[in-house]
Amino acid sequence: MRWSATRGINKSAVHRKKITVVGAGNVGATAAFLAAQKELADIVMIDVVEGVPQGKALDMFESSPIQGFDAYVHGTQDYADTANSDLVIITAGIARKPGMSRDDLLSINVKIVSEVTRKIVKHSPDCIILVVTNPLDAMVYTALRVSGFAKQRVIGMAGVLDSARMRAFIAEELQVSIENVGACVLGGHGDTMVPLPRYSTMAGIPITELMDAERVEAICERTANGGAEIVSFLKTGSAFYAPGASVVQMAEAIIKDKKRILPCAAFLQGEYGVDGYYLGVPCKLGGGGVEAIIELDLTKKEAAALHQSMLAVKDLVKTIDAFGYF
Ligand code: TXD
Repeated sequence: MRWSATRGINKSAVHRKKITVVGAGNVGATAAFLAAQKELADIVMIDVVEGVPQGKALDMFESSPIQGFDAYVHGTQDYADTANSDLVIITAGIARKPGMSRDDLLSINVKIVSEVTRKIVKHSPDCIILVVTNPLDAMVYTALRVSGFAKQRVIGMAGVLDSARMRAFIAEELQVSIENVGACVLGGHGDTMVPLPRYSTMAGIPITELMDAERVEAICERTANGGAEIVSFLKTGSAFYAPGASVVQMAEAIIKDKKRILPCAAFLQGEYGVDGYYLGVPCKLGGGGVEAIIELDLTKKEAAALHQSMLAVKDLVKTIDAFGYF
């Protein structure tokens, strides 16, 4: 028989969505692989280290016949390849090394996220940006300022991860399916995050009615220290399977316009009494990005904890504003 199609992937004939993942490290590569397996889009991975995104992308693409997904995965150093992405996930950055201060990390990652955002926006002016790089609430603020995008289209990933951790711990404690467990964590992505047991449930029942205060407190504390717990095992890196899965859940909500209610780092202008900072709050996430912010009723104690969390984010933002990049 005769087959008239061009050899290989005929890119001009592909009408899939496009996701770019910046940073082909642990979180970036995990997210790219999961997104491809879910057939959310064709994926472009870009990194400054030559060969790494190319090698990982090709390896993922070669798994597609086994995993049974139709998505092209491409690795590159060239931002032209990212053109017209629907969604861009930024994981590029460095992690803190011994002897480095928090400000050192901040000043390096602000530079990286600024530079990456500038290039992304040039080639994909209509995209939605999901930021993963730490310190999260300050990096997503950087991407907002540099991109000039509407706040709905620049979103940070943290709450999905933090609440997934809390859900896992609750399910383990109650010995029930994770499918029956919901959890709610607000605030900045750091020591000051605010797990909300009153809004965390098993089959709709608040966990505060299912376990004693001590067990609830232990779960909240383990959640807030979730990242550090993984680092203490890995020593040389931080978590990436759950973070990768978390950002892909957000990507899916956006790409499929699911209008899911998910905790996101969103730019607040008056909500929760916060003005001009990113903070983790429940959002409706769909094709337009953050389409609504849900304002929960908080007790005095919860509101005070959220305020503390906002002050920590404010501190970081003050520091990067003082760098004078934007
Ligand atoms: O909940 C959350 N938001 C987080 C955040 C959960 C987990 C990880 N979190 C943060 O994401 C973490 O503290 C880091 O700041 C980022 C990425 O974490 P990852 O574990 O993936 O780090 P890696 O493996 O070091 O990967 C970073 C990659 C690496 O391949 C670098 O070469 C690349 O980023 N990099 C760049 N790519 C493109 N462009 C530039 N300028 C660049 N600089 C570094």
